[in-house]
Amino acid sequence: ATTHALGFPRIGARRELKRALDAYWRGEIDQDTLRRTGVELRSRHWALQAEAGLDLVPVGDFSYYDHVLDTSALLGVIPERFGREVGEDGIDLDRYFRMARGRAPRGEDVTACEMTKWFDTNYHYIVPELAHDQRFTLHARGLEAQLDEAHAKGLRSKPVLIGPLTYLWLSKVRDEPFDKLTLLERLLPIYAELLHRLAGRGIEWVQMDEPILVCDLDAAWQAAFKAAYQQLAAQHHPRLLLTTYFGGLGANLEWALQLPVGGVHVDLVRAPEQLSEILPRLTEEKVLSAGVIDGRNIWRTDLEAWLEPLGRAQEQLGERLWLAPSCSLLHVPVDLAGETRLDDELKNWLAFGVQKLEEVALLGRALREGRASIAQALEANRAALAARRESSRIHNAAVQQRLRAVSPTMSRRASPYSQRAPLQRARLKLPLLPTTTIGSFPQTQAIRAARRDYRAGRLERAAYEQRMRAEIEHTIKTQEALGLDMLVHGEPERNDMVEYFGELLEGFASTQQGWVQSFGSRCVKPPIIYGDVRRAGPMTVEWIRYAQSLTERPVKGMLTGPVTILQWSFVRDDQPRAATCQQIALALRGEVGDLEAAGIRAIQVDEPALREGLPLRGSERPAYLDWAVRAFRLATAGVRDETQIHSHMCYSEFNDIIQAIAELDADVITIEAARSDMELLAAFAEFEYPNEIGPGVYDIHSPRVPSVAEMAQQLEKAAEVITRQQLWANPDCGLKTRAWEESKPALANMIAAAQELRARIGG
Ligand code: THG
Ligand code: ZN
Repeated sequence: ATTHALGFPRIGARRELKRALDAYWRGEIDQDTLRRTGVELRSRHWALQAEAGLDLVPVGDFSYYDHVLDTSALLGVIPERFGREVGEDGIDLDRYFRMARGRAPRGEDVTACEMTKWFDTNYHYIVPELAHDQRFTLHARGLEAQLDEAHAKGLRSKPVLIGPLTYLWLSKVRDEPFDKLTLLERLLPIYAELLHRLAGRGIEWVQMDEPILVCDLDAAWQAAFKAAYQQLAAQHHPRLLLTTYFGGLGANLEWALQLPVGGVHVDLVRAPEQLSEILPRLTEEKVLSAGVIDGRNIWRTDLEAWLEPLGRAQEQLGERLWLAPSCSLLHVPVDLAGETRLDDELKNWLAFGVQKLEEVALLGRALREGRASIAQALEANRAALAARRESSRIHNAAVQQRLRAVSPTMSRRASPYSQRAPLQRARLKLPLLPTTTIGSFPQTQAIRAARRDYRAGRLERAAYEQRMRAEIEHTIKTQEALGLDMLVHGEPERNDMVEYFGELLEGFASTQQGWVQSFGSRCVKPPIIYGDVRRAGPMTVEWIRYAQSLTERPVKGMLTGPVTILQWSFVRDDQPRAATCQQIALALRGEVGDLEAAGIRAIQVDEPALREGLPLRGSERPAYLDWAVRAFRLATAGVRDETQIHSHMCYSEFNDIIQAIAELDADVITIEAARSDMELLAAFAEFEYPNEIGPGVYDIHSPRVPSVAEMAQQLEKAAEVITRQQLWANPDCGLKTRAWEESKPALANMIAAAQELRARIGG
């Protein structure tokens, strides 16, 4: 069997690319130095794949920022505000970075392109902008230079492209709405030209990523697929590996297998049933690339379990069976070898990027030379899996017992919102249009240094806690001076909102170097949920209690919700996600109860990842929303009527899940709306959303300080569509990435805007 990977993480085992990018953007290194880092990382990652014994290496999976943005550069899709001219070589790096970030070391600042989530992952891509009269031009020098690099190393290269249909699907249209598919006839000649050039270089295979084949496609998209691939097939060029991942082909399977391509790659981890559906339908000329190693999670693969089905496939397909991870390894950390503090037992259950390459190679060898050829590795694999299954660390009887005791009433507040609201109003004594913030305040260098020193043992616990208390006191005093109505403690003690809880909850493990790219140079370190989840003790209560002790005004307790903790962690694969989510919810319910008992009058449980967890297929969405909503409610519904539950959401479109948002039954929800110019609120208005809403009145992602008039206007717009009793005033997300110098004037203006509007509509 031919073995290959669809893509490898580009950030580097030590985040070398992140460091180089940040240094370049700060003006500390020049472009040549940045490019040398790129060359070095590509070379190292190809070497890892070749040394593991894989037959083909992907070329074009590397990116300085994002592979969708690279595709836009390749196809000449550059919005006019970034300059019209595009030379033979394509756009230079500074223009490329300006599209992604709005700024670059050279050139003027511009409005950056939008960024959104890549399918159901936590990776964000730069959204291509298409005009109705869009022209496409080929700029393949960058890709060709990388092919030269691989060629010089004697590697068999497999260029990786985002296919034309998926590219259009991921794009947004500019100005007037129009049917994106009308652009296909202009786009296809560019792909054909590129394939022709690749053929000229002796390329045998091109990986054509069309992951939208695992989504629901209507008749127009299906027809477009058929026409497009017919047209591409009419010419002589490299064979195309039509590549799908993140799910099964489902209803698209029958016709997708008929497309005139050289082969298909399917995700057999998310949709194993595809193997037996495909085998009888695969025509003689096609290869099947079986994605059998999980590219979305970090568990060791059960190699033994794959040998039988793959053996059967090989009997039928012979050399036409290929092996690969299910998707690009972009979504897992680079190398388990970087983890020196994980205990050996747990470590033995895991496989990161490098280990997954080895797993692919092992299966390939077993198919070629028989299972005896990997007998030792198989034995080690079997032992590791058995140890994991039987480990006492996974199962916790107390958790299981508590789960059995969960009843439906636990997911319901005692009274409906209409009865809770007056009780809360009486207790909280808030004005009309209350002002608040989302939770985090600027994470200064000093705060980060204190956390780092404490972790490294350079700062005593007592001294660290003293530092954090001082920070909280400063934050509370600042909010009082500004005149905010509902305060927060500012979260100085937290790194990432999920990592923080992962470090405190039982059943979770943390890594040292397990970084995964989120966007650009930004990475996250998802915790690993390996066992039953239990709260060992209060996680946030002391900090919040201290903050509340400093002021008469209500301070919000601040927690990350069960769905978001689940979504932004690597999860167990030995029980359904819903079950793990429910365990997290139960643990959080305990924390919510402790906060309430400590006298905290409002508790915010953030769910920014609720939308991102939505299955790609419409048919699977109701079940997901059902358990996700129930988990949130299980975490929050145990409080008394007069305790106000808040939630916060960002990073997504909410229109299609508004029903579920309402079912969360949070008393107040704050949402990102500033960038969409309150458009979002229309959906809430139309739906007649019953509870309170704080539509973000300014965009915290920009350093700009909006004026009083601007924010008053935003609030006024909001007040047109929702009742004034429902309306809160707040920024659209946490202030962690901003500086105090920007945050203070912005909040002062926001409060002034709320006062102005109160005076106007209050009577
Ligand atoms: N936490 C997690 N996932 C997320 C977000 C988050 N996914 C969506 C969204 N927010 C992504 N946004 C970010 C924003 C900032 C950073 C990462 C993702 C970030 N990361 C630091 C970096 O790469 O420099 C990590 C620094 C550190 O923790 O030491 O700034 O908020 N889980
Ligand atoms: Zn947010």
